[in-house]
Amino acid sequence: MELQERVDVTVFTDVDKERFLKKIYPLRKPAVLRGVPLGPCLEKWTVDYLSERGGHREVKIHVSSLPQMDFLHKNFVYRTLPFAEFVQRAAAVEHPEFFISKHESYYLRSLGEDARKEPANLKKQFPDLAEDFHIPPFFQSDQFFSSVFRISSSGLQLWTHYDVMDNLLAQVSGRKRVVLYSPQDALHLYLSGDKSEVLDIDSPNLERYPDFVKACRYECVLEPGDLLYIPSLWFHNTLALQFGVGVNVFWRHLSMDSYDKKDPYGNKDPLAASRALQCVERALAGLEELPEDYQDFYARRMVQLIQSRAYAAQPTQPAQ
Ligand SMILES: O=C(O)CCC(=O)C(=O)O
Repeated sequence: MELQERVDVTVFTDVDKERFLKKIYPLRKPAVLRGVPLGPCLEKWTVDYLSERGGHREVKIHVSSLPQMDFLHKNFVYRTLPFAEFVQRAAAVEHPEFFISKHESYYLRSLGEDARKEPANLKKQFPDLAEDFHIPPFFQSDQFFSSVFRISSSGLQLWTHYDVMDNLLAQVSGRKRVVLYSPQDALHLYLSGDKSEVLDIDSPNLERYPDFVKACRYECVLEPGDLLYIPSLWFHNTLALQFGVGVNVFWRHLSMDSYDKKDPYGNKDPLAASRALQCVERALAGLEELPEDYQDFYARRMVQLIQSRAYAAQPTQPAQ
């Protein structure tokens, strides 16, 4: 059986703004940045401190019966808890009070004030905690899009997906495994919108997803204090090896007007891309008036046109 190619994500130490911008950012490949100052959160953010300082504001959380969250069969529900209670529950293994079962798993992806309109911003939603977390000054302030709390029960696994913003994922406490796939492996990931249908990336169903082995697996384990640079469009799948607290910062790589203004999550395709996808949908609907063999033939011509006009010349080589 064909084996999936595996690459360790490169770890960089002594990274400052200049080194990041000159040597790491332009490669557009994931990179672990170790030892970048993140502020007092590294010492301070214990469960008790977070509960005390984060307060009782209500947070919307994912609650899942199994730690592997499954968006295809929707084995999770959205519930609301006061932040302090959520943190206590997420850090525990067994729950005297629960929504689904006493071993349920929890995950917070914090939201903006009006979740449908506004991106998350730690400074606005958690001002007392935000002062402990120093956003690495690697990009211009007008490129800033959002800062998002990512708090997970031990074992929680988030499905493989991509975002359209550049991302620095800071691991503040707990260890987290992250597996990434290049945007150039999109055809091997069996996409449903921005997510991969291959949920079990460690023992995939190859009868159903035979091309998954062709995707190169980039992997790293984040330790507390590590930052992971995830360039936009890179697919990522996270597995909390312990209860963990993280913050991710999204910022714009393209000009402001390239993005959908109604996108509080940072995962709506750039405007030009979503227009192009709509055109393809319309083109395919147009082909439907022809017999099947003609549809097949003209679909193949479209593929050839797309490949010759829009594919990058060289596939991405693993980061070194
Ligand atoms: O580790 C997590 O909680 C997921 C992080 C993530 O998906 C992101 O930073 O975009």
